[in-house]
Amino acid sequence: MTLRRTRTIAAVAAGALLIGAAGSANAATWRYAFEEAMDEVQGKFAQKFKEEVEANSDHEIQLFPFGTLGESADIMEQAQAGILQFVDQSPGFTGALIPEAQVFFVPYLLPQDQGTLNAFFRNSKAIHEMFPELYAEQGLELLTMFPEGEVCMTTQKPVHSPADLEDVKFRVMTNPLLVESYKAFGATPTPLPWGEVYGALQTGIIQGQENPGFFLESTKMYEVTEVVTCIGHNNFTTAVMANKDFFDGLSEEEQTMINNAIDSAFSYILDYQKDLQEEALKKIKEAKPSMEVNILSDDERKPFMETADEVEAAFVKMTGDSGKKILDQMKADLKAAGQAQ
Ligand code: 6CS
Repeated sequence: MTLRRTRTIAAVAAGALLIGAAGSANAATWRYAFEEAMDEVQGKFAQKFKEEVEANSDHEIQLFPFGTLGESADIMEQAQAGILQFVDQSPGFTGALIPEAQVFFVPYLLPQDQGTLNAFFRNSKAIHEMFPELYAEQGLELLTMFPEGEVCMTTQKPVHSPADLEDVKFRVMTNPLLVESYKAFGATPTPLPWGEVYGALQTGIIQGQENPGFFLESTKMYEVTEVVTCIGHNNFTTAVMANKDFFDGLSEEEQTMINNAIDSAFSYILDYQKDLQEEALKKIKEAKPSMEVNILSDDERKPFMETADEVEAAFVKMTGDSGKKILDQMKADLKAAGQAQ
């Protein structure tokens, strides 16, 4: 081999190395924490997001399921501080930071019909145009909100009316409106972080809690309670955010890549949940045949439904004009979603 040819090969190799180095210098590892296990709904969403980001960029997503970095409030703090680039936190916890997010706890506001619900989350102006501004004030880029299934109660004794919740210490997520809502339902609401719920039920500190079907099953709530009661009062909502400084610092192409990954994960997670609630309730009965599962009739639901106005008024009192605007927009969005069915 001539000296000239050797030099040419060396130059090409160095160039290739440089290109490679430039590529890997841009590649980053982004951290994403969520409030559930890898195989629960938030984990499935996060895995799909990771898959999309990694297929369409040089970046890597490192996933942190519940418990690896603390409670929901901890991962939110870490995301605001920029230690995490992405976080999934449900309005049930964000209500303390962004009071308007508590709108998701006005009972019977969200519909039970899956098609209407999905259309609402896909197209809602409140979610896509109004909430992002409120999250931005807290240093967060709101990327999406999605439903996780109908919320049902688990208790020690059957619940057929608000009177059955009297003297029941009932765990709720840590937001004041949920406290108002369970007070109106007749219970004694007890806000607790998720990590304390199983133990508190086991030791009798609380006698009830609420969650969507898949979560009641996967977290084995049936081991420490005796009855599941569904009254159709709510669907669990969650939200995925990025640290705003991090997101604003990305190129337009990268922001688009992230938004596309979120869109894919959003469609995937709605589809994933098609029969999830029904299957979960079935699995609970299989795991513990003595577990009573009661889907309350329209008549039985009535007194629970009658609390909606009172809780809505409490929401408006807590959040003023800003909350009222969100609530009105949500109602308009829900109407539009229903009409589109
Ligand atoms: O009840 C809770 O606190 C939890 N529930 C669900 C469905 N997801 C995460 C949250 O921490």
